[in-house]
Amino acid sequence: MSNFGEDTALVLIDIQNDFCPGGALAVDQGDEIVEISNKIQEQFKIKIITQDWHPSTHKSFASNHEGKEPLSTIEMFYGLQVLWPNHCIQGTEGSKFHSKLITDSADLIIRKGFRPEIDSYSAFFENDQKTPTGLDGYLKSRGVNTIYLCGLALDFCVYFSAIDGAKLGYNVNVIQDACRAIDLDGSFEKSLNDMKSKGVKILTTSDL
Ligand code: VGL
Ligand code: ZN
Repeated sequence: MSNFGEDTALVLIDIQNDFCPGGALAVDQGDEIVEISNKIQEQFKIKIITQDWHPSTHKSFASNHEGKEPLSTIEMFYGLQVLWPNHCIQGTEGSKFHSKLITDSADLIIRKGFRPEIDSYSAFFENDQKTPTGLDGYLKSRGVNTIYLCGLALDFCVYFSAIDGAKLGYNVNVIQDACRAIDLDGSFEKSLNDMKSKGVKILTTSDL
């Protein structure tokens, strides 16, 4: 039974093996959102899934910078970038969606982070904040004005997608109990506060 119509999309962010326990950039309890994400999908007509999708040469990987450790930072041409362990390398097991995630009913799978020089947290723009992923065009051409976000990680890809979505004029809702955070230097609390201050609604599944 879908409560939501053609003007609303559910966007499931990066529910991939590498962000789940045992993965290369595991988010604590990341796998716990899979079941709930499947359940939420039943309420939406339009479902979109994002997939972090990096070449092995990706500049967001610490391994591609001599002497740099994962979780340190570096100045890129677009600003400060966290350096990550190698993750979601195109075609690897880690880049695949969690095996229990329902993906068959999605209208669109959008891949991001495939340009070696630019990282891409947001589902809308890469980290230079201007290279589009194409999602905005897709949503606008389908007449979508409201989005609900869930997935991994709350304080990175979900957060940046929410902020960009709000900036682009969408009504943005984050379903918090269907997200988990990395929480790097307080990023969990900071991202929640920033989303709220920019008009993003933070909900739980019981509000749907
Ligand atoms: C993500 C760090 C690097 C995410 C992706 O999906 O939140 N975080 N790449
Ligand atoms: Zn990534």
